Amino acid sequence: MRTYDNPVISGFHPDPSVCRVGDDYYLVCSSFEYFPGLPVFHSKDLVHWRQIGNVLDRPGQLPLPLPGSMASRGLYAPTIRHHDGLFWVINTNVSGGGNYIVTAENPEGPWSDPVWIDLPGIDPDLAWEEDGTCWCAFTVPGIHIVRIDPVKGEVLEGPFPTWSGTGLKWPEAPHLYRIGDWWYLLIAEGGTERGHAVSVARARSPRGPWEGAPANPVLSHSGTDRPVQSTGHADLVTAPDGTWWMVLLGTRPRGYTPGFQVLGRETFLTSVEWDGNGWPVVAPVHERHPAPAGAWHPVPALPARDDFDAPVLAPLWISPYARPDGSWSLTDRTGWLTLTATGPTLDRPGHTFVGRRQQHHDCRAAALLDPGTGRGGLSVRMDEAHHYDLEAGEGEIRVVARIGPLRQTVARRPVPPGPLTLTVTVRTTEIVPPSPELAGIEPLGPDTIAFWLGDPDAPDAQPLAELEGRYLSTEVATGFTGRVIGMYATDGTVAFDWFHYVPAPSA
Ligand code: 6LW
Repeated sequence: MRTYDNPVISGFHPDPSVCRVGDDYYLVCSSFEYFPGLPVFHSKDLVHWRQIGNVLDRPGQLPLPLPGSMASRGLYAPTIRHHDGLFWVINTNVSGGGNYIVTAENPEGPWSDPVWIDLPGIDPDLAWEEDGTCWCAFTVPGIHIVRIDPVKGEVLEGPFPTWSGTGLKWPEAPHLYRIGDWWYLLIAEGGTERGHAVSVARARSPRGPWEGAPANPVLSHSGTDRPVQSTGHADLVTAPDGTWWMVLLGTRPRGYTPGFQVLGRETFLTSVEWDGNGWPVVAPVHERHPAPAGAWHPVPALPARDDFDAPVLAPLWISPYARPDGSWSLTDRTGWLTLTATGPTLDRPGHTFVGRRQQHHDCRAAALLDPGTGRGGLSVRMDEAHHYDLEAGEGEIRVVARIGPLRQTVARRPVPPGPLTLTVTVRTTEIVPPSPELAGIEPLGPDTIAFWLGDPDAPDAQPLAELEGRYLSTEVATGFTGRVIGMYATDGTVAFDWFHYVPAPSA
């Protein structure tokens, strides 16, 4: 039996929403404080996904005002749908403007400028009747539905209070589906952490009345010892063969109790059947899952190395809040990415950082940096108060740890002027159950982050420093994102010849 590996999109890619047009699937995820916003993925088999762009890749589309914006704010959960020959995305920018709609003929973009909607709450969804009537479900909290004009962004009727789950906290992430003679309302409840769940109700009309499924929640891994946790915030899609599938978020916590998620909430895929009474039966989410029938369409692996020879930055490169003109260039030094500081520290919003999501528990990131007379380096970032930096400048290399209120340079070494190879390795920690003789020093995981000058595989190579990874986890930093590993400048201009990221064989 053919199987696929979950997550189907690893690293912080939460709140997935999907639609199918013919044989093509398109999926978007939330992206919070990062620019460009709302990554768009394409697949032909629901298993192999390639990022084809970002919905909001023009500064005017994505107001994240500073001061004011902060980590894990910005863009919350989106919904993508195809209707009337157009792709529609409805979403919430909680840092500027609220709910809005953008459209595109081609999901690779360009997408339109936002049409802002006078609608409270988050997690907006779009669904149409055959006659073109458009319904928008959202959560205030408490699921509500309005009838809207999606072109003008006008609320025409409502809101109607609807069904808000089985009583678990935070009913959210509503999606409406017209299936046969019923309207189904799929929601998340229980909160996006370990209590997360998916529940469903149905009605003959979006105006209700709604009845919940007898088996609700139809999916929850809460309280189980399954490796995938926090499963919820789901969206349904049919395959061309009529089978039903669900994309959803989940986490893979590691380390000693309570377990730490460092990759954030990722995108998973599971299968859905329908019982005799017309209710969905959702399969538990496994790391290895029976695959959809039909042809497989693998996508080329992302190139491990970016030599910055292309005229534009690849869509996977993201920057906190903004990437202002003048802060980065691919032409000032041909074949190099030059970064110019827009702020003196990574500890406050408003700095120059270009990074990518960490997508593997065990991985290695390296870059060739010419600090020139500037200051910059590689950083593993959760947010402004939780990051580890391998920094070059003022004739030395140093490792700096920022954890909450604490900031410390944990290693430094003089270096000659000129380019330097910086490497960060992330290795899962073997958990040793606490024991009296090891009291206080036993590795509790989930991983160890090591910082190197040069190639770690060189004979007798020694890391400059090794730091505990759990301080760069959601459980410590809080929030909705995961680790991002990137290049930065905090003084003057520095240049990167290449950036190399590979999954490493797990310990
Ligand atoms: C998302 C909402 C949620 O919009 O968090 O916890 C928000 N649940 O559904 C960000 O992921």
